Amino acid sequence: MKLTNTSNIPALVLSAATALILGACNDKETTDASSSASGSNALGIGTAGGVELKTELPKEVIEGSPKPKGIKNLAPETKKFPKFLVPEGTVNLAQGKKVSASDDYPILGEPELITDGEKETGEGYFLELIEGTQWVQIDLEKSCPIYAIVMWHFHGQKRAYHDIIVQVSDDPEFKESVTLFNNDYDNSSKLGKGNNQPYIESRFGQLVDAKGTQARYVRLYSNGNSANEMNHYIEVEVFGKPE
Ligand SMILES: [Ca+2]
Ligand SMILES: [Ca+2]
Repeated sequence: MKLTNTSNIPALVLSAATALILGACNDKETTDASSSASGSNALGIGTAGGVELKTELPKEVIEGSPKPKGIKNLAPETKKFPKFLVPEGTVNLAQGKKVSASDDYPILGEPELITDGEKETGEGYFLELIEGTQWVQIDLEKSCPIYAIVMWHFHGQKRAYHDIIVQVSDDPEFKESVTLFNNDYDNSSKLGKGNNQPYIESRFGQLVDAKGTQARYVRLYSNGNSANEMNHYIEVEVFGKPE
């Protein structure tokens, strides 16, 4: 691409071209398996002929807080845990597994809170990471087929987290990865634009279809929320078949 005589090119086109060049320089390879075509968070049935995915849900504790305002394309509120089929023998591979985070000094909590099986909200139950785009990463110890990921950020208030991106990989550095969910519609976290919808946190968590993708590591990004700039994680379950 030649960028010599640029004086007549509108600024918008130029910035798009710059973004393309920057994108090309990024050595990270990402395959997008998120439900981008539909532009929604609607789930399919999962694995045909499978069994219904079951998980324990925390109790309802939403404070009398208003719905977040001014969030474009917000998904309808979740009223129940979705019906989603997984192959028989599927278990939560994340239970008790080691967790690392982009922030070595969490403001509150320990990364291990994410895989301890506790899903209550409130002090002592969540990990809080500083503002900006942050991530947590679970090491499943073995590469296994993953069928669903269920995540709870913080369900003590009606809030929506920004730039939620869920990726899986066999590489702990995520130089190559498969993106399963991405609601960063304006690419402010610079991992690529996503077409999933922002959603309001609830005790039902958010189920992500992992489509049987084989991976050892699961990484979840976020970039603050509608109530404050911090990042929170209560629990992440990774449903797959042990190899
Ligand atoms: Ca927990
Ligand atoms: Ca964004």
